[in-house]
Amino acid sequence: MPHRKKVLAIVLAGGEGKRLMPLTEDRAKPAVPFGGSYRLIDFALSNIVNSGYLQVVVLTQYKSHSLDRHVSETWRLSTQLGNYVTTVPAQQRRGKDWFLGSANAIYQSMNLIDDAKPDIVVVVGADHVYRMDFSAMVDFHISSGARATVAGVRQPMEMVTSFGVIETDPEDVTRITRFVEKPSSTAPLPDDPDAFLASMGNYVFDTDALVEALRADEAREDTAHDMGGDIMPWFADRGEAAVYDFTHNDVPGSTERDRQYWRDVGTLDSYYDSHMDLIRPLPVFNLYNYSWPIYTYGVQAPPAKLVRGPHGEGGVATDSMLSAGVLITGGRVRESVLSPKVYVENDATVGQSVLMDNVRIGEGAVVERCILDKNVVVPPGVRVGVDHEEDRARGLTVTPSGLTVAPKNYRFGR
Ligand code: ADQ
Repeated sequence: MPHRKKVLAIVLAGGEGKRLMPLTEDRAKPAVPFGGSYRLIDFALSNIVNSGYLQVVVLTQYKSHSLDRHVSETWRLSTQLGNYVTTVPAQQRRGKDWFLGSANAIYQSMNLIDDAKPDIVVVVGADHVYRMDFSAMVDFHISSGARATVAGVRQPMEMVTSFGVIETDPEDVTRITRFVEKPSSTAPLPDDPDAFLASMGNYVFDTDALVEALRADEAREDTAHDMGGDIMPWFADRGEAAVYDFTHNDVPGSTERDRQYWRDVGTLDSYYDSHMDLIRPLPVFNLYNYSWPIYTYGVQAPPAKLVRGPHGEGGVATDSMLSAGVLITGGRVRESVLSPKVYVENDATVGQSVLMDNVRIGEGAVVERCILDKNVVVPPGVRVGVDHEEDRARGLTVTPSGLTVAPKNYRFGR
């Protein structure tokens, strides 16, 4: 029998996303476009709403303008029925400091918890691509008797410095004995010497427990006010924390392959790789599962159109995703993701690339393994992603795996 507790969902959406530069030059990481027509935050919000939680607070801070606009234009629930998705900027509500860490962001917004009076608070990050049923995690939390529950996912040992690490009681693997944020090493899992259990940055709390922990944290000197660094260790040390293993995750319509998909898109390379996951003929992450839809802003644009060039050639796209308003006239596109209103002109080729809104690829241009942010114009005949030295000389970013990234509005010299 599913629980009938009152749940408030809080989305932590203040991350800077430094490692995604230049895509985060003037937008917060959760507002970074993803998968043609989405923004990263759409995954967290869709998971929350599909889980049945319709009172949602989104905490923002860094360059939040486009994030605010996206959330308010897309995620309007009926306040008349008591439902809402509301963005709350950092607001110096408690003293002069802006938000310090993720825990302080929640602490500063404590009035929202007081107002909503939930039994349970679900706190999730906004930086990941995945489907997850948070109501199953809440059910688990209630039956475990823990005051705080964190979602855990297995990760390869070489990633240990990037995550919160969860150590559990061998007698009861749902009970957390130790939680360490981004340590230099940890013991491997008993059944896998190359893996550890990482925090997914998603938490469930009894409301009174969260309030108590946040107050205790504020009273301390030696704290970074961080959910992973300070709050979860506090619960773990008191023996009050449980872990919800992501292997239990199941959502309607998902396949064995994609119900375990969870991707941190924190770097340009991982951001790009998860796009390539989307366009595989048998996708590892399936956006076409309408039983657990990923919602986003509905762009007003005509359907994508592919037309042949003047000599009857081109106008093709294979293994690609094309958004509304895309126009491929005589160009060739393969293994790419095109956002709304991208144009690819005659004799141009685009391969293994991610092109955001309104990108223009001129006649005869070549674009290979690139991420081109909004409004980038590649003039006729220009080659991008072909010669990395040339790309660097243009001031473009070239990533460790050899992707070329052009920032929003970038203009090429001829
Ligand atoms: P990180 O992602 O490194 O690790 P953090 O930078 O705090 O931690 O970001 C967590 C979430 O909070 C993100 O969605 C971010 O946008 C948001 N955020 C950060 N500071 C914020 C602030 N002041 N106000 C509002 N939102 C803020 C975290 C956990 C690890 C866990 C990984 C999983 O700390 O334990 O393993 O996520 O990726």
